[in-house]
Amino acid sequence: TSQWYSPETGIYHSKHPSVNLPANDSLLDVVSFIFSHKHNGRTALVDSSSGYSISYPQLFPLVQSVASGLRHHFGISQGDAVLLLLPNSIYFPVIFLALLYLGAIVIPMNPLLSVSEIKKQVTLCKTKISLAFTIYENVDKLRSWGTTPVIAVPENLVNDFKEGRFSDFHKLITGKFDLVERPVIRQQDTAAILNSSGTTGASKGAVLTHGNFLAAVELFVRFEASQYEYLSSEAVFLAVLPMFHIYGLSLFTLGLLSLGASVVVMRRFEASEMLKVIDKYGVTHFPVVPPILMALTKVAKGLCGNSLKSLKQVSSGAAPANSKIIEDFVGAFPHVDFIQGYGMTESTAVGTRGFNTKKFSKYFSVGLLAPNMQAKVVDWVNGCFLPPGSTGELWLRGPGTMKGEYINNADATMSTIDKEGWLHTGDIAYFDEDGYLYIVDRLKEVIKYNGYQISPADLETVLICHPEILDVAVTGAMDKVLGEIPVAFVVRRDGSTLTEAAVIDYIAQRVAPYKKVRRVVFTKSIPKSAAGKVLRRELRKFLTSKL
Ligand code: 4UU
Repeated sequence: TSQWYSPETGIYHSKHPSVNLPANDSLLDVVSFIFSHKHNGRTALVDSSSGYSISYPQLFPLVQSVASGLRHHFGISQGDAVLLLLPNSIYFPVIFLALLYLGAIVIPMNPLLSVSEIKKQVTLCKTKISLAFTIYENVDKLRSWGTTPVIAVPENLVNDFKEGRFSDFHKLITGKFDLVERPVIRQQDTAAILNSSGTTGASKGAVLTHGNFLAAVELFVRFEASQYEYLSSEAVFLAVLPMFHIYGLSLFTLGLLSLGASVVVMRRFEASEMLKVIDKYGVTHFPVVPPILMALTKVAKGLCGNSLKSLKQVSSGAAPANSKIIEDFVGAFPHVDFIQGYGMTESTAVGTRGFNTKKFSKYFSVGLLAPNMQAKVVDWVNGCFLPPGSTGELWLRGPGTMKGEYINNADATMSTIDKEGWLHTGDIAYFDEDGYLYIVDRLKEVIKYNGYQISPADLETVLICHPEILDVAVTGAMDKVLGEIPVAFVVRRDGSTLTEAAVIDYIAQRVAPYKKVRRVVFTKSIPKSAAGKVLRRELRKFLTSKL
């Protein structure tokens, strides 16, 4: 292990050869970087249901034109903050790249968030929003709370384009605008702000730079492509995972486009549709979250003939996949390479990736540290760093980890990134003797529902406003299909007859559907530490003992 683990410093180094990244002070933004690579003339993005597509030769001119339209008609320029509240679409990457091209700051969010959730996240950024892109259903909601211009983006590309309500968008996509002059954008300039619940408390905005995204493109995506022959520009990826989340954002809007691979875009996950799409487009690579892995295994049983034969690699991440799920999948798809990847919003998705071959497979591991990345495994009680085989909190450091901060939240920044630049992941993990990482548990509070983050504190803030709720704590309960589901422990006021259904309904009306509390436990008090911190582990233990 001497090459990659140093017992003196406790630092794990990547086992991969390091990748030359452009110097940090060089004037290089991620858009120029992506388009500096050679692209073939193939399809870049295709809409799975309509077949509408954008080819590589069309892509860059389209990005430039949309950027110019945004400048001329909406006055967007460097440093302006723009909301992207969109489901997957072939236009998502175009809009994202156009905004980065202008040096604007993109704030992507789940389009299903409630208005008050969106408002809260925006307030937290303390930035004036210059423009918002969203689905038609959200337009009035967004307009009602601000003067921000809102552009409606069609979901159904065949029918919606004909309608007047998408005229702004239509103009942007089809217009011929005088090309704008680009501002100077440096690697250290902010490219995007993404919500994350971090290790504790309410969700916050992780500030990611052009340099961070450039690292994601090189270390997460392009490096892997250089290792696998079949991950060449011939690859056809299925994009079901949301582009507003760091996993999909770094892969589908940036990394894969730099490779010249084709991306088949699905608006939402639907099992039978997914099968049709894989066969129709000859999908070779499919990044998934564990629930999709289970869905694939389930449908495999009913398959006949040549279905799903095009698949070469399935990679799972964003939440733990247990060994049974993995074994079932690998058994059902012997011709497919299965790997896991691990990353975080705060590391711009750069972390570890499996490097399995038919000869050498460590399915249960999340893989090897990406090139140029370092890690430590730290005993969270006494602060000692730990060697391979020992379990502790995982720390990460490298070009993918956010340098800056959580926006306007110095406390959260300080407890997450230390003075030496280590990102304290809040995950409990160990490296084996071969340098493969295993995620064992989570120290932080976040609930992972279907790969999405839910911050317990965000739900508690909503619930405590209920007049009959005296105290409340939220935690995750294991769920076989969805990973975890939010459960609320509620202390009612004296004399209250509040029911479980009423609590569930109360929160459901105020948060995005995926964040709904699924179960309620009424209790006399919430277990807290002497300092008043909720003892979530106690709550989780209680739930486990009940199952
Ligand atoms: C157990 O989920 C993500 C990023 C996912 C990602 C990135 C690169 C997956 C594959 C890949 O190659 O980001 P966040 O910020 O939403 O959530 C981060 C948290 C981690 O701290 C960890 O708790 O999500 C959990 N997590 C995982 N847990 C992420 N990947 C895994 C995994 N196994 N494979």
